[in-house]
Amino acid sequence: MGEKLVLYGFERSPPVRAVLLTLNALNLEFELIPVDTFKGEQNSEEHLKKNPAHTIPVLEVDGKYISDSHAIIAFLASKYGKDDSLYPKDLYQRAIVDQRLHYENGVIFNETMKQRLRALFSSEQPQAAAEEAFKAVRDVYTVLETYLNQNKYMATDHLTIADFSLLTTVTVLNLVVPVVADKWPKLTAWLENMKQLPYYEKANAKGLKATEDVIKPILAKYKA
Ligand SMILES: N[C@@H](CCC(=O)N[C@@H](CS)C(=O)NCC(=O)O)C(=O)O
Repeated sequence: MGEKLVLYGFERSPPVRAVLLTLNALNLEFELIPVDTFKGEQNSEEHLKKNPAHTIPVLEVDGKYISDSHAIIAFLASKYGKDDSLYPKDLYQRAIVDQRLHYENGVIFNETMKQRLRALFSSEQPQAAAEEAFKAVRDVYTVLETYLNQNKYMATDHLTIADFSLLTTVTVLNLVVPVVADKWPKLTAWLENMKQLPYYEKANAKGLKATEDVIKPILAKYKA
């Protein structure tokens, strides 16, 4: 491989976990340098030089920096994949993978998690706000169920980086509104399938557990 890969971030961040899943899938060696957003470390002068948008993850490749998990995982799969299965070269298939990544970024991470769910966790909100947020989560599940009616995986009939990106945030949503087989059978099966990945525990479950410990007591204040 040659290049030295350094990942800045921490495992509680879903976008960081999307990069961890991709690095593991590609069997790449890397160094993880902790940047803890709960301590505000993303705003340090040092981190802002790497990413002025003050977010994690950031990937360093031989002294050059890439930010945004979607850009990072597309780069990793394109550069280090033994074939193009994780990020297809076929332009139609690639467009579908890209669309799923944009959906994860725009609708799931920014709208559903950051705007709706985070409000519930930062201060106690009226039950109506919680219900709106839970409805938004169910809407996401319905969209994903439809994708999975078309293909076994999120973008195509095999694993791609779209599955990694979606897995990290859907497993957080699953803590809030459990994915149940009678309503979303394909999504339930996909989650089970993803949990069988040999690197699932270290690349997703570990960081997810820390989130679960924090949000479960808060969620108990709202009626599901
Ligand atoms: N679209 C970005 C989102 C990254 C992001 O917002 N990460 C959060 C942690 S989960 C963060 O760094 N927040 C700190 C901040 O915005 O100042 C990606 O996929 O990398």
